[in-house]
Amino acid sequence: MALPDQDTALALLRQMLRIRRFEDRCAQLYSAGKIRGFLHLYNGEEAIAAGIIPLLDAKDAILATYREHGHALARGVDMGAVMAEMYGKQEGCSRGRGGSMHLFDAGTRFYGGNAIVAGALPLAVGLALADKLQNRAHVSVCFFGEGAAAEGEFHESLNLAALWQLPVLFVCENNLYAMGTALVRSEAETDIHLKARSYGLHSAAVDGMDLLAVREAATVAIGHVRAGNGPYLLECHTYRFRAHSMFDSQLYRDKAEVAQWQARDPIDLYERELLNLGLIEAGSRAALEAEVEAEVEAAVAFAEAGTWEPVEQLTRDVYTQPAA
Ligand SMILES: Cc1ncc(C[n+]2csc(CCOP(=O)(O)OP(=O)(O)O)c2C)c(N)n1
Repeated sequence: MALPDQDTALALLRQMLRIRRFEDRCAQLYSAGKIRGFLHLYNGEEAIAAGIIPLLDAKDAILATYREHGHALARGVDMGAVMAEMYGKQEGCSRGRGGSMHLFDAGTRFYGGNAIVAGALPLAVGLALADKLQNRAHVSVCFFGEGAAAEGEFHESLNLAALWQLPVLFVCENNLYAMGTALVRSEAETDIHLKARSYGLHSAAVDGMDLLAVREAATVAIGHVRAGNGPYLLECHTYRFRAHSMFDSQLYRDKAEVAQWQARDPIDLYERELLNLGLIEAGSRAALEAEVEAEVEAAVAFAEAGTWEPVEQLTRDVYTQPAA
């Protein structure tokens, strides 16, 4: 595949840095009690959202799991609205009612944020069915962890998508652990993309730490789906550098393993690649980091200044109004 031009190359680096800094800041805010509830961070996996989402059209749909901040930001959901959602403020992209796990933005066709493991897969199939029935050449892209392969929804969704030849791209972010359960302890076939083939899907696996490799594999996958060739599953091999969520002492994996993966940090790898290609200079990353820092702090200030939902509004959107 052709390398991205210099502007695109820099934009992709910037996108990964935005996701990383935003989430590191969320971890601090969580410890300070500003963010409550659950918080699942994407550190280490940034090359997947940043590698795939910019390749999509505005009319394509995106669905993700509870580890979805990076997908929302890469899709262009406003960072202030995402941070306000973390805070539970009305200015949040889900009016503060969803929190970290339920980011939603119909304007960018970002349909969640889903707390249920594999819960987004049938939704992606439904959106794709609607597109197919209405002759729209859109693609629905669904991001999920490898833990989803243990759920019935995964198998039912892949089967129907293949049976009805629906325009869905399934992206499995295989980070090897479903909370504390290692993939090798729960699945006899650990190559998720091979499982997809048994349902009649085209599929491939890629190094999810390598942004350019992800971008190349996603270009093929999206092209396949958009051309009307049916669904596709792309498995991205990756690793989460942080714990599953903020409540996890990580007793199930040793520090040496984490360090080994951290040595292949997707941001560092990509920066090195761009330096070798002469697409950026030594100071480029630091300049981008300064811009990103300012954007994140503006998002925090926006969230801090936001409004709490008044108590009398708490059942709004939960119950319909009684008929007059
Ligand atoms: C249907 C369902 N079962 C169990 C849970 C509890 N749970 C939350 S996260 C998780 C692990 C999922 O791992 P994976 O799909 O690999 O995603 P990752 O967290 O690694 O990104 C589990 C079992 C849930 N949220 N939904």
